[in-house]
Amino acid sequence: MNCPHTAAAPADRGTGAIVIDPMVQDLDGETARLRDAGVLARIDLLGVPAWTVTRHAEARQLLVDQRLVKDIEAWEAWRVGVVTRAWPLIGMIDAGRSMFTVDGAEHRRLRTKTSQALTPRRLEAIRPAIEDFTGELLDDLEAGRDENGVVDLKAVFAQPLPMKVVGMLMGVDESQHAMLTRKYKAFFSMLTPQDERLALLAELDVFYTDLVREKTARPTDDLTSALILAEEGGEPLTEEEVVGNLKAMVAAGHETTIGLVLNAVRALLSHPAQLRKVLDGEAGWDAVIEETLRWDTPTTHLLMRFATEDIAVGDDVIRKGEGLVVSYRSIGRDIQQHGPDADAFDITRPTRNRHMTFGHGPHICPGAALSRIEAGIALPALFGRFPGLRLAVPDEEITRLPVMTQNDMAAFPVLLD
Ligand code: STR
Repeated sequence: MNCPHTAAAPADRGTGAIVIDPMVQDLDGETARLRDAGVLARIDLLGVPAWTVTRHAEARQLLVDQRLVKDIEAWEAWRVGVVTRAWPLIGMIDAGRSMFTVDGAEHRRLRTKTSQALTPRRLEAIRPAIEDFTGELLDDLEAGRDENGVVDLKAVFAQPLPMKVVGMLMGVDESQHAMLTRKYKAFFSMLTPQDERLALLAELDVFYTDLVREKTARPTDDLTSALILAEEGGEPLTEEEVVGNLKAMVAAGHETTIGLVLNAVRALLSHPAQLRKVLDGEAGWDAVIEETLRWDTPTTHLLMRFATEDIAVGDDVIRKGEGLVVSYRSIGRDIQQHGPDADAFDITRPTRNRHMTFGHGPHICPGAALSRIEAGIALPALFGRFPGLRLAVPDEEITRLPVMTQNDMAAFPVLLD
């Protein structure tokens, strides 16, 4: 298989497909190229062809289209062995049986308890704990400054907060958080050799399976235990299904919220007039959060759905057996949806709440309310404690990690005064 990790620059390899750059050297350029390529674009993911949908309206339709499924067995390239476990992105798709990989009635069975546990009302109960975590991490920021007063907002604040929250929710002990953070960082990075990625996924499976067995023996007050216990008169989830859901919750809960918090801070620091508005109470933090979700989506591309029949979209046809990616970053910049200034960050934009960053349809992000609560606590607390917060390096020097699907910064060095 052709996996050109070393390609210096993304280029059309003669297939007409837009090559998604594993090194993420020009994310804004790539986002615009995809959006401007049409409703659907052909892309190349490390040598594997797929379609992507890059427009809001059509994505909204496709996300409720039952002819598209998540089951990897519906992917022709997988069935014939063109795509194997040697492909670096396989872990984004072949992630075990869970609410992330199953559709229809079975999907509802797998998902219901999780989505019920994550309603805004139920989540109010953990707000005080999130506030406490935030306070502790703000202390860590102050204590973590080097001799020049610089501290990495990612490593010390934005990364540990969502891990603490999802860890508490799922019953994962604090002593394991650093291990999980390290493994997910390696999982998402395209610099990690594939044999290492497969090994760490296997280690994570062992870890989560052990955790589920322990919770089966001694259930506690967490969502993992709740997932194990059968509904009154209902079918319990299998161990594999509980493990799958737990994996999905920890991976999604921690990785995406890091992006939301950091991207919001970055957007505000590079748009000081808008930051002023928020600090003066002329605009709300909810506006910052929604506009950040639209403008700088934590998830760049969501892999993948497969066509069980030919599906016509505009002038193109997704053939039976082909794969479809949803390119949320381009969708957030859709001019039809958000106007000709879609590339501008503007917290007063009338359409800021009309983004689709959490998806749409049956698989819509079950953690959306949780991430909004986390960011809604973290951002005002951060700027409240450190109103003079600023970047310690020019914005152009903030580099992205080589992660193809997530919008992931390497570090975010700040000064607190
Ligand atoms: C990572 C690996 C794993 O063990 C389980 C999952 C399932 C959920 C996935 C997660 C993955 C990767 C990041 C995803 C998340 C759901 C939401 C999150 C795709 C494949 C997003 O980025 C939106």
